[in-house]
Amino acid sequence: MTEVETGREGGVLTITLNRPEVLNALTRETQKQLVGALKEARANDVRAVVLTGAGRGFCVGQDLTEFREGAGDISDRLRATYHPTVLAIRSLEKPVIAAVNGAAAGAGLSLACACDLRIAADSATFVPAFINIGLVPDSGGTYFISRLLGPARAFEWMSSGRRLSAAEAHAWGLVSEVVESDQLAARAAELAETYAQLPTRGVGMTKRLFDHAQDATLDEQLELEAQLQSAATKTEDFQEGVAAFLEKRDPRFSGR
Ligand code: LHQ
Repeated sequence: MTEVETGREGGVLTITLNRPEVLNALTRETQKQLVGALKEARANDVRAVVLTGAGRGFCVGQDLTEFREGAGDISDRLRATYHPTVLAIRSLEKPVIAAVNGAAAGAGLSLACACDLRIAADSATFVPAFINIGLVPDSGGTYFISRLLGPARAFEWMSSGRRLSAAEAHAWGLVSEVVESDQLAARAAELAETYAQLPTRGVGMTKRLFDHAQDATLDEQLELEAQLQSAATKTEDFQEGVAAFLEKRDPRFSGR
């Protein structure tokens, strides 16, 4: 049994955090395995990724039992373990869907928010647990959540520690969809499969562009759009898309 399991179904890689007895709290080992799984996701024939948790939790952040004897140098720990995970998700040029099956707390919440899309089980909860133990949000929590919710709501929520239900998270736009718990895995697989049929390089470059747009000037953004559009026109999927349009048939994208 590993702490992070991966499974392939066609072009979809599902990564499952697998410490259900502690709601998939993250140890050093879990982080190491998660980074390994995200490396596996770089393979060209992986065209969409689902991140989820085993059991009744998604991920409740740092395993606090590792801090029984004190926290040590946390900044080094964050740089060595959490940052590579978040950066690996953002630099993957394919969609990463968080299928939030239960509690997403602390760095587990940040992890969900680092993904490109979030769908949730109706039983899922979103807990900015950091403040409840006197910490500040980390692992990109302030970065992603302020962008998803706007700075005012993000500060109010993250500084309150309040547990948000799936329905509230949906109303706030934090998750795009809420489904019954026993339907979540199937819905995540279906959504990922839909993405896996799209022009993957185009989707990946769209992800890069929207990330870049967060802090770019209009001039910078126009320039990157021009560069990536040039790259997009050199893909096989662009040729296929145009051919299918002209031949009045459905396209069959290869992801190349
Ligand atoms: C846990 C945990 C957990 C260990 C539940 N650890 N066992 C910080 C510092 C440094 C570097 C890196 O970054 C970070 C970032 C962080 O992530 S800080 C935030 C850490 N996370 C938390 O503080 C969350 C703590 N957990 C909770 O508040 C609750 O468990 C929530 C509200 C998430 C869920 O509540 P319940 O559904 O009532 O479940 P539970 O509390 O009964 O938990 C089930 C089990 O999981 C239980 O174990 P037990 O042996 O009693 O059955 C918990 O002790 C264990 N567990 N979170 N983070």
